Amino acid sequence: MIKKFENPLFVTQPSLPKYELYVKIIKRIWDNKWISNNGPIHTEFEKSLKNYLQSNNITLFTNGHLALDIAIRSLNVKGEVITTPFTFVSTAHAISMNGLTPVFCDIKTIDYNIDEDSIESLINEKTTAILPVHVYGRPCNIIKIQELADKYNLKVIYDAAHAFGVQIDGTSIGDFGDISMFSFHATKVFNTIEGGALTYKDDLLKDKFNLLKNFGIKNEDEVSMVGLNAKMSEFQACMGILNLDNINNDIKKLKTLTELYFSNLSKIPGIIFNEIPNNIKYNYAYMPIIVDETKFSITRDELFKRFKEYNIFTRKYFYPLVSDTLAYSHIKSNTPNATYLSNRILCLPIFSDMTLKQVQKVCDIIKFISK
Ligand code: T4K
Repeated sequence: MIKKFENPLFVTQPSLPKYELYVKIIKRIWDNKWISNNGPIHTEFEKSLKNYLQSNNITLFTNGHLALDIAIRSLNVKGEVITTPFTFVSTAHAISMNGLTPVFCDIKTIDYNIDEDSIESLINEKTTAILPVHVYGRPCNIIKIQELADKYNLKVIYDAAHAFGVQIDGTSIGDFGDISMFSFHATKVFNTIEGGALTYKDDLLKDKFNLLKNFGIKNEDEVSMVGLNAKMSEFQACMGILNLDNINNDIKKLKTLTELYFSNLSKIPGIIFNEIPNNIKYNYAYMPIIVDETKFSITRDELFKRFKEYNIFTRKYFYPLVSDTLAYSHIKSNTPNATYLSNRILCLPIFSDMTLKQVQKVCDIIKFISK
């Protein structure tokens, strides 16, 4: 019998800088008497982040969701947008809140991303954009998706909420498509408390984003468009500056934890996980497994419950499928792979302060349950 964890072990835990460092940096806010609306720390953080992500252009936002909403708004997307149902509801909500219809495309079992070969049959005269998600930070087939976009003259907006710091063959993941959105929520590999950013190719979008995130206000006399309030505060930027100093170290720790998970789980029949392709510089932000109940002793839902007895709080990211929620019950879709995965996926705890001992114990518990 294995003892339960003394304290709850959650699927994730935010990375926090040293308390003293945060107290020290926010002193600047008191000195400046400037707490929001494009302050000096915001400007400094935006520059550092642009450098880290090696992006041509970057704009900060108060959270990832509003960043995505504004990305869609900025490109004048109309009609239908092809996306995945295997995502956080934010993706489809950002489409719907812009008066557009999400069209749900099936995904691939190999990487849980939109199936590029299933997109074309969903394109019609109403389609104006594709909004794929790099699920768990694993890159979509960016080449095929761009080929389709070019063929049908569609915009491509990537939901890269999970993909901070990821590179494909040395190129930043934010360099693909027209715009990419990153989330800096507390539960993400890199956090600014709440926060988000857009990276994009077209330099002209910078002014538009700055207007859209600040009520469309151009100057004291002019409001040039309808906008939102989606500005990042100085407190968020302070957290960003400090967490950026730690990010490489955090990702290194997450990689070591992932490797320990992989080496243990590969020996358990019915527990499936996907290795990271060699050309991908990954961020190791999530530890998803598929529980194949035909080979494992119990189902995903039973394992999820058993974990709780051990004080382990895993998450079923992403169950239910967005297309199965009441909010989207009016949209018909046929996504068998997404349904299969959504019923079997389980994200195990992983965060930079997690110890190897904790990972080993989670694995030992799975092994124990599997007998
Ligand atoms: N697109 C995609 C694909 C996304 O995944 C998301 C967000 C977005 C867009 C939108 O980006 P943001 O607007 O959020 O920047 C969480 C997050 O709230 C959400 O940001 C995230 N995706 C989603 C995948 O996960 P929940 O409902 O699972 O969060 P919650 O509060 O249950 O947190 C999960 C666990 O994390 C808790 O059990 C404990 C731990 N936790 C959480 C927080 C907030 C902590 O230890 N400390 C904390 O401060 O949605």
